Amino acid sequence: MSSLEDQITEIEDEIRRTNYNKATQLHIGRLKAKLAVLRIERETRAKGKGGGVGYGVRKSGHATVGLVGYPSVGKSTLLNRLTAAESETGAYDFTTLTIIPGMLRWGGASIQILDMPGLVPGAAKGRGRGREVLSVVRSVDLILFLIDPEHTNLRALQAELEGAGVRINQRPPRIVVQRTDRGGLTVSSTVKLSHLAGGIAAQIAREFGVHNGSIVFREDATADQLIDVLAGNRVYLPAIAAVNKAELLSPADRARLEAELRPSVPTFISARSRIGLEELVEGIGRALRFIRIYMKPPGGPPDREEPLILRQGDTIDQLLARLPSDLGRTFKAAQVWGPSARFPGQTVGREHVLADEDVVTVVIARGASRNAA
Ligand SMILES: Nc1nc2c(ncn2[C@@H]2O[C@H](COP(=O)(O)OP(=O)(O)O)[C@@H](O)[C@H]2O)c(=O)[nH]1
Ligand SMILES: [Mg+2]
Repeated sequence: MSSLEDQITEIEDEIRRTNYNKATQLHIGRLKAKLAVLRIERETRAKGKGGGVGYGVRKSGHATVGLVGYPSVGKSTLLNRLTAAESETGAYDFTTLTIIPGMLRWGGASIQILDMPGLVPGAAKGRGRGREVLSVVRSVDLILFLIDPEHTNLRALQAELEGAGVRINQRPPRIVVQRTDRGGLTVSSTVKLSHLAGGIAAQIAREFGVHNGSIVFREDATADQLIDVLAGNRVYLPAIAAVNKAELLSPADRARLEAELRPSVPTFISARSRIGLEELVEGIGRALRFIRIYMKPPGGPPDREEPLILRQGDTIDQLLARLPSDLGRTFKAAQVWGPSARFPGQTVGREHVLADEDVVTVVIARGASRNAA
């Protein structure tokens, strides 16, 4: 019986060697499912051995950005430039053995930036403290890929993250899996399936021990997407990229790099020479999709000096979570002026989705002892 790691490598090799076409769809789908199950087993064993201990990072600020790149691309230098943190830098690999946090201000928001050890090929298998780094990456709100002009393999970096269950700039698949104890497995779809027709979906589900229940497809999903849903434990994160050490690049070098990194559109920066940093920070703020909410006391003017910072898609509920807790408890309704309001002063409930530059008044239940903020 070969070791778990050997089995994983064997299947990875076989997937690489096999061309994908109609005739091999089923075979590849099952291999990928087997691989995902083995990787879950590997994670479980690593956790049992206490892997990841010491890499807990306390999140603070409105959002957390993880600096991800190979060793020596300039992550620590960049953290020192963007924040008041002091991360050790050096012209050799593995200088950062711990996670160093720094705080960056953006408009009214504070953004935590994490400098972490460089990812090396094989990180998902545990090389170079890879597993610990990857577990921290899973907890961030945005990934900033930092790329060295000499080693631009963004795809290999992304593959390491993929192997650890991180999905970059993707949304969760529109597939609903329900497990039951008996009754067999039904597969249905609202669209035509081009990758998983003819029983392939059921065979993949079987690899995960799902023999009863239902799978409903609301999009023409791939085997990878179905496997993601069956495996669970995937995180879907936005990412942006920056090329560091750009002061060394000729215009021709830049053009070549831009073509190589497409479809990513990187910001060219020099951490050491402080070039392009403002543009990078703007890009980070945009990617985090912050929105500014101005609170207005009943009858008074809105406070435009200190907006509350939320993220796009956040509701009144998330706003209340930022306010003193008695406001949340005695909440009756909110009034909204601004982009998300159908008319000025619209009365809304907890589910109302806010927009950038909304003005909000919280109305509390009558008889409650506190005036609304
Ligand atoms: N030419 C150049 N070198 C840089 C730049 N930023 C960092 N470096 C150098 O690259 C080396 C590695 O930097 P470091 O921040 O320790 O990289 P890390 O391993 O990714 O944290 C150091 O010698 C830095 O001075 C830059 O913008 N241009
Ligand atoms: Mg470093």
